[in-house]
Amino acid sequence: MNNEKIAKIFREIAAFYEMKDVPFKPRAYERAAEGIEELNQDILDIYKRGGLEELKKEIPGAGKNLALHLEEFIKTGKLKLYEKLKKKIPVNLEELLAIEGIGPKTIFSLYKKLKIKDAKDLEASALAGKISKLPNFGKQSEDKILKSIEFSKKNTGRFLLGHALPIVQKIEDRLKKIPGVSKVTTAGSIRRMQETVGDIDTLVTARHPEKVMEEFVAMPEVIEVIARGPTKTSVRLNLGINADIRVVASESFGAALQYFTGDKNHNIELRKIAIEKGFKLNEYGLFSAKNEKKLVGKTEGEIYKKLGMEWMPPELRSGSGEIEAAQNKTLPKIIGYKDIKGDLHLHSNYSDGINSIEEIALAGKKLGYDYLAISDHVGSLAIANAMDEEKLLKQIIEIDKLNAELKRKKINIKILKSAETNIKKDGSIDLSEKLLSKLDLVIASVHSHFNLSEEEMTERIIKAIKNPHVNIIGHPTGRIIAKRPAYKINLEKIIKTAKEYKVALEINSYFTRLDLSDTDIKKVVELDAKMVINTDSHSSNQLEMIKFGVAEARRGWAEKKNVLNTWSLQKMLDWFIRK
Ligand code: DGT
Ligand code: CA
Ligand code: CA
Ligand code: ZN
Repeated sequence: MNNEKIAKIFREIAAFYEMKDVPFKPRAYERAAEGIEELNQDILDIYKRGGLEELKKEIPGAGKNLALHLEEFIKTGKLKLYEKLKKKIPVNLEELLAIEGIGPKTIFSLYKKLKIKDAKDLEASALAGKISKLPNFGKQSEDKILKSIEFSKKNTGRFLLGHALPIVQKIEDRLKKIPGVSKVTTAGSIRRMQETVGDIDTLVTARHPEKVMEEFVAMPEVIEVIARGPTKTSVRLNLGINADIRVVASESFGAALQYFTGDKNHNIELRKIAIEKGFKLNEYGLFSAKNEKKLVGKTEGEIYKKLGMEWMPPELRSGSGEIEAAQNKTLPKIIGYKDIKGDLHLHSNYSDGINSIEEIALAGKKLGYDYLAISDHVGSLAIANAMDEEKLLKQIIEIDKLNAELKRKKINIKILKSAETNIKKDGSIDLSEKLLSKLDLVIASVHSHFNLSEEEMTERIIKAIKNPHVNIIGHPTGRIIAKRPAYKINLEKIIKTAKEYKVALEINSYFTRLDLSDTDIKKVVELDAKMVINTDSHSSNQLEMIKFGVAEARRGWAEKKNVLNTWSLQKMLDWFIRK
């Protein structure tokens, strides 16, 4: 795919310009990169269809200049501008930018002063104490850099679900087209919709296994065949992730699916129960221990039933109480992927989003939503192109107009007026009372000062919860998966206060965040407080990321009663009213 490569180049150009404080350009290249990443067609195809004009039309945020870049890249496979910038500052941006707390400016000054080019150089310099001796750095920054490197090391080798899922979909679609193939399911951590996944484990039933193996190793993404057998093959994909495929017999498909879905803890517990009951359980079926006779194996349902429990959704299978609940018939009725009635955290082109409010509303309508909320950044957050109060007022007027227009056209979706405000260091909200009271819903998020003590951070968020205008705490723990740990907070205290003050905690579905996490969600459910599942989309294509948030909620045992935006608009708004 050309798109990924050019998007990466654009992001690096943005970083190079940021190093030199060039105005506007960094944001323009970032925007174009985002636009390209979200296309569901190759830029080459767009170009072939209609040249420069078509590129400008299809890629949000791409003007003439950027379209010319794309043309050059399509024709030559390179970009002169990028080569030039890279020659001047030859640093491994991809590697260095992946380290939390390291931005283009820092990279530039570390390169100038210490000739640091990549993560290895950075670690070596930090360990040798060279960074703390630089002006503007100090011991504290040096320690922070080492901590970030340590954190990102621990997470290597795993992939974000959001990066793996599109390729899984592609593989499954291809396999389904092979004559003689009937069932195709990817098991393992992907079926359990875990935040990060180690590899792809796909199971199929097929009349001609050799044919499946042939097509599997011939996929364009395959860069290495690790092992190839008649019914099991492992390959390495260009993304860096491994994919295994197994052809299994139709009469043991359920057993294989159960076994390879895991997780390991769940399987171990299940196998123990099987043994206690005089059975033997493996990937071929459930057998009598006495005479080895096969009892069941065609579906997962029969296996769980024979073992004396209800079938349970894969997201619950983690060996943390689900088996006992399935035995006692007390499994939660977890929220479903189609239960969300509206997305409440969306950025439009009023702040750092790509699409107009109308475009977002229509995308929401397509997903079957009854309502959604536009919540652009406001206040002091300069980096996210935050709106000032005047602009927010303009947006409010536009939303009123749009709602009237949608009604006239009989398009049934209601746009709520919202904003994502910042919780300042002292817990106050950086938007005036006047404007706060004009909004239907107010999100408050921490976007700065992540390093407070647990007590200070907890008090800060609690103060925001107690602000009578605040309805939702956005991405409550601040973590970025594999990049930035959650800030220190007393989550239990925050959940209890949120419940008391009628504030909902967000499950942010953006696949790099998933914040709250599954274990946090479980705590909210136990304490019977409320949540909302939002995407924090910056373009209308991203609305579909809601599935990651719903998956996290399912993994956290959340039911519809716990998640306000599975309710009707009126019921949800009524809940927020404080007595
Ligand atoms: P991953 O790939 O690290 O994200 O996690 P999984 O859960 O996909 O693990 P993977 O790919 O190593 O194995 C797939 C499934 O196979 C796993 O969820 C459960 C099953 N499995 C693997 N090893 C064992 C084992 O030693 N004992 C049992 N009972 N099951 C296993
Ligand atoms: Ca796996
Ligand atoms: Ca595997
Ligand atoms: Zn935010």
